[in-house]
Amino acid sequence: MATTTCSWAAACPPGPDHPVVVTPLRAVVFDVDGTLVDSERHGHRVAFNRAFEAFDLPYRWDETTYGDLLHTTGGQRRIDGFLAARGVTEEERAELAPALHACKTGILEQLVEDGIIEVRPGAQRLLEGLAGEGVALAVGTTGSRRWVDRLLLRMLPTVSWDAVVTGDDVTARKPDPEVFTLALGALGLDGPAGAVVIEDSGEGLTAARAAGLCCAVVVNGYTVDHDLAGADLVVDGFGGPDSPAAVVADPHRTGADGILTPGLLRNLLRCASE
Ligand code: XBP
Ligand code: MG
Repeated sequence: MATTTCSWAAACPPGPDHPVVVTPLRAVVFDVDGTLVDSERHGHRVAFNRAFEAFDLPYRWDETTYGDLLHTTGGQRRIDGFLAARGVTEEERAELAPALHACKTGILEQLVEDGIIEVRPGAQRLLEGLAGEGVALAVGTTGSRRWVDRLLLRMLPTVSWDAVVTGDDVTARKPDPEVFTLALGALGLDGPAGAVVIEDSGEGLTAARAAGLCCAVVVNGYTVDHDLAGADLVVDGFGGPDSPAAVVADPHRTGADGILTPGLLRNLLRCASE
């Protein structure tokens, strides 16, 4: 990794007047959908469509339509918003949206069990590296606990999570910061210092920033065009020794090389806490 070239280090080299204040990396909070796992296009979207079919409804979300719908976080809210836009009354939606969502969640659980939803390349390597250095690991997702717990067990069985906060635990979903402030609390942290969020979307980034957290965004096909202003780092994957990801934005000039490692996150935290 290139030596630190962030403006802080460049502008005021460490010395008696500028004591080095190194914020230890204490925790990393991972988003799930689109970040740890590639779940939306062939997981959630398919489950939503099968639920519509099971209810004999004519709706089907193609890949492009679903990309637009993703700006509404939370599956039940997404269904409700879609139905409202098609003139379904509030009264009907009050019954239909939860029923459709429960059906969708059951279908998604089966897709999880069938191994349809895959972990993004490099994510496991980063998780193991962080665990090896004693950094606390947490999940902060909008998704429903029923499938989230199952997915973490099925796809990342060796990872020991210090906290898992899901859509079931919050009153407001991303871009509201509640999921991340709850995760910090569950980790026993009294504030955002020393913690980094790994997200994939504009809504997730907004939530992390609103919680005062440093945030690295790992974009995917659905979120590469999201508004990611304010991100501390944007890459298009977790990367690996033989396959570094593209560094899309490095506003703190950390010299990131496209391979997310504990060292890179530590340096990002240092540069971002300027
Ligand atoms: C993104 C979401 C989720 C899923 C659907 O979650 O908005 O709600 O799309 O899951 P994340 P549910 O914060 O992990 O990116 O149907 O369980 O809500
Ligand atoms: Mg996400």
